Amino acid sequence: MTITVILGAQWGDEGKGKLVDGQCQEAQLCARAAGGSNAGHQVRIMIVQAGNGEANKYHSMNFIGSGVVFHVPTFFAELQELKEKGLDGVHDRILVSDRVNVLLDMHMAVDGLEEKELGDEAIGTTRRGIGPCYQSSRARTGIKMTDVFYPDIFEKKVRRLADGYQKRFGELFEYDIKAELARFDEYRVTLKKYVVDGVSFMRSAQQSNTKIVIEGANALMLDVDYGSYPFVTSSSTTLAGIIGGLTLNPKNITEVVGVVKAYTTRVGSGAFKTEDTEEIGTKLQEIGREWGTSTGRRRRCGWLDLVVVKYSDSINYYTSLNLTKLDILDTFETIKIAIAYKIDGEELDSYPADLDILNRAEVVYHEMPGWQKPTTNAKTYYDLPKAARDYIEYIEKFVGVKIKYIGTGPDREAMIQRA
Ligand code: 2SA
Ligand code: GDP
Ligand code: MG
Repeated sequence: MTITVILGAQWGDEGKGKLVDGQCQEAQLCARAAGGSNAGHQVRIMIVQAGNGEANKYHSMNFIGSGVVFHVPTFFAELQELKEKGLDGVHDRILVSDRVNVLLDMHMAVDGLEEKELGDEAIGTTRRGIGPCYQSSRARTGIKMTDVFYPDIFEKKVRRLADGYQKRFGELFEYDIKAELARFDEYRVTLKKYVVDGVSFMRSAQQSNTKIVIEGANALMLDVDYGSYPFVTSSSTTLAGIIGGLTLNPKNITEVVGVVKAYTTRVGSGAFKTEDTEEIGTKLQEIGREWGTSTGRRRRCGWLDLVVVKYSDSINYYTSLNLTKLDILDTFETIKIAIAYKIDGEELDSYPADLDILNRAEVVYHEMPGWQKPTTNAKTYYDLPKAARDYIEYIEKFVGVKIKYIGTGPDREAMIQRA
């Protein structure tokens, strides 16, 4: 019995998908613990695969855990999309916990209104309603999946939420409650076969499966407690969030892989110490094709920040790292890495919670020569140019965690695995 947890170690879009894709092929169960429908999760990965005519390779069960905020129309739309792409038995291979928080269209409307309210200080959310849905959940006024199956209770809760938003936003809050309730009259029937007792399911899954793969949503620096608050998502994206969202026995976890992009990117607002808005950033963005898969937004880019990666390891305790997109650095003459933040000449211990300190801190860079050779065709570690290996070894030494997987191109095959 093994559980592999795959987590983004920076601000997301590190390329977790490819590792998840590889790992899921031998897995009996692929699961998601928290977050919403904003990211490239399991289902999305399968879409990619199905497009390559390899749809039937996947035999795993998929499970959406209790920590997730679940938008029913998106769930059905994605299943439909997968079916159209030719994936076998999609409807029989996915289950949803009865404890997920139901994300309603009104949460999406409120996401937009809250962003507007913030003006210059907007978070830059995906506007998928994730923040508002977690707010409802924590305020104890949210709707759980089990409520959906009791029409009167469901309606009462939906109305209470809508009334609250109406009071807060007045006529700005546009929401067709009748249409929503009518849609759920249908969902009440169609959802039934997918919903299981999430706790019992995970308990028996851990007794009977030999391999479980879990993909974290977002990434450590977007975690609601430890990320670059308040410019974060509203869920727990840490290892703790994975354990909580899926009720894992921590003793069953065999691998926690931190996925680290060979440089840094970020979508949305908030501090980003190594951001480069000029030549380097533009070059990384172009070569790395750094724009969002689901929202199409351009990602801010800059050099690798090891202060961030090390901080991320202090929280998630990675057993290994997957360095991705090394090939994007192939043409750079010199490569810089952030190795410390300094304030008034003094090095900070770690990534600071204090935003004033963070803003004033100066970044200390280590500079290394680029390799200026293609890395994409390297089959083994020693096929990589020496300077590229030096870059990799510098990172693993600094963070203190082995880089076990190295991504050298977008294709599935472009991944070196070290013993
Ligand atoms: P939200 O919508 O409330 O969770 O947004 C809060 C912050 O989290 C950031 N965020 C993301 N950053 C990178 N990738 C994300 N997922 C998609 C992807 C993004 C896309 O995997 O490509 O398609 O654009 C993601 N989701 C949320 C967001 O920018 C806010 O800073
Ligand atoms: P995720 O959200 O962490 O799964 O990452 P995204 O899918 O949003 O973004 C990663 C992008 O980089 C995808 O388009 C991948 O196909 C691509 N990618 C992943 N690994 C590599 C790599 O090693 N090299 C290159 N060039 N592209 C990669
Ligand atoms: Mg992504």
